[in-house]
Amino acid sequence: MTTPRMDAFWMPFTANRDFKQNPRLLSRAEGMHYWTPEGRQVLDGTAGLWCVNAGHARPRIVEAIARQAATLDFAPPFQMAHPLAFELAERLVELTPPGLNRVFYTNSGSESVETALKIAIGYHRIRGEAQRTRLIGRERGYHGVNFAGTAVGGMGPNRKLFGTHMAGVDHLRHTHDLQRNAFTHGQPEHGAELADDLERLVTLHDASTIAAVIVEPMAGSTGVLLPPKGYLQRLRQICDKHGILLIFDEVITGFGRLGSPFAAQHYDVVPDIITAAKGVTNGTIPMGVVFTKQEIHDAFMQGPPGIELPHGYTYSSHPMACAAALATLDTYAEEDLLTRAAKMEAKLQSAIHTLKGLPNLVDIRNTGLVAALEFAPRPGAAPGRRAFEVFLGAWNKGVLLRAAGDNIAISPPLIINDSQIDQIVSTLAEVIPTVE
Ligand code: PXG
Repeated sequence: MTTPRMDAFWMPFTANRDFKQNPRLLSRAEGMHYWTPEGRQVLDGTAGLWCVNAGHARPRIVEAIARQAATLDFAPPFQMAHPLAFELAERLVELTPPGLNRVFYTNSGSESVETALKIAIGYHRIRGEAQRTRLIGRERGYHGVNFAGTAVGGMGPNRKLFGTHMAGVDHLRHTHDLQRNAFTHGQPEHGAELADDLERLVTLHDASTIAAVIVEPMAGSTGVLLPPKGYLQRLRQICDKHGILLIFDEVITGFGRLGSPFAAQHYDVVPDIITAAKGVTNGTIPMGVVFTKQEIHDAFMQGPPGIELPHGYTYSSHPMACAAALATLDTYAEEDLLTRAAKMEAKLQSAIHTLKGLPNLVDIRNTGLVAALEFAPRPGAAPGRRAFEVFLGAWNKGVLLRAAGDNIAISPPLIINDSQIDQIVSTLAEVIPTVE
């Protein structure tokens, strides 16, 4: 296969000039593996991009998509519908915590976030609290790339080009604390009190101006930051005290990553709204989902008949995405994949923590089927160089990982076995000492 011309495609979240000098292409995938156009096999240590939870090219899902494309390729979602959209919603709410039983469809995590934030603001307005428009995110949070998601997001480099549209938001402090929590196995002990930062923001802005708090229960893109024990419970209590909606952004944690269908169940904290995407279709067809408590939905279903929520996308509940999602849920159920990460956690934990002591490694974190290694930044170099070089080294040795700032994130498909975990860890053990 010849390398394609690469000028026209402006690549997302990519060092374009660097990539086009040294492209890394994938042309086929099956199960736990990718293959490059040259035929090199690569172990998928990232479930694509945190989305291919059941592994690649699962026959049930492939067939469902093909069948749906030939049967009903598209149906308008406004004032019209198709049966699979209803069937899927009923199936999805069997997986969510009790009460979160209403489903709004989008096409991505970013759109789920925008939708959730609009629903939160609209909900307060409908109930006569129109002044509750402020949105609270968290430092180091990632909520996609649309305007509101960028605003509540807490990763500086993602925000700095777009500053003037960031009004009306504020941020909790992040919970990452290497001094107290480095090399913890599982959930860190220290930092529940950081949830009290919400009280500080309530004092500053007044609760009557705050619509919602949005956090990732476990922050993924920023380098796998687990919530300290008790933190999410405390955040829930403070939100309740002040009438603030709590949104869990579960785009990464949803669909089994931590060992429960959602992190809400894993941490036993029920938010008012959950945003999801990625794993809902096993990454095959773009789809996002917003789950709301029934009372939030019902608040909109009042007043004179008419369109209750002026919001939605041409491709909300796309038939191919619904078909892919139904087949994905079947696959997850048949193989108990949404709880498999809980069973595999001990193996990943014991394997990954053997890397402690390798050069420049300042932390190892893990939960369910996700782990991260954090490297000290190389003095005088741009942030993230060491992690990026570890990513490149692993890629050259046939393992796909993800570099996120100074971190390497590992989030394999939930079908991974023990020897594949060993392959990831032994590859890292070889590569890390070669990176200065
Ligand atoms: N919220 C969260 C918590 C996410 O992780 C989004 C929203 C946005 O989803 P879409 O589908 O619009 O991309 C995400 C996406 C990484 C990485 O390197 C993570 C994401 C996307 C790209 C890279 O960890 N998560």
